Amino acid sequence: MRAVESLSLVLVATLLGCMPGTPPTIAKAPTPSNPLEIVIYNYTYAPDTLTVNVGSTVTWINKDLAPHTVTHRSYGKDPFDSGNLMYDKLYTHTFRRPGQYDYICALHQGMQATVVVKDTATTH
Ligand SMILES: [Cu+2]
Repeated sequence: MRAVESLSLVLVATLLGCMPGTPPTIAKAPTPSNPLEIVIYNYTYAPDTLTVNVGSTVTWINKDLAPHTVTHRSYGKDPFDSGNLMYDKLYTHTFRRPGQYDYICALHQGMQATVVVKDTATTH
């Protein structure tokens, strides 16, 4: 009886451990602490679309136990890549040109988000 119980406990723990996006040590979803911060949590970027003015420095922070990256591949036009961001690590990037910057996590390519950079220099 005891052995069966502890076996099922191990089984449950194993199943939980395999589920992506449920890190056991973080109780609730963290939220960005300022308008230029993007939190990586539960295999998503929050907010998934951020609009900033040109010249803004955006900060990403990884709140997952899994490593993630912030990777924008534009083949010559302002690419950026954080490399592997471990838990609680920051990455910052300054956007010097207006445009739409789609980025992904190079490790989990289903993770996608966008930074939209507005041109404040031109008046319409
Ligand atoms: Cu990732």
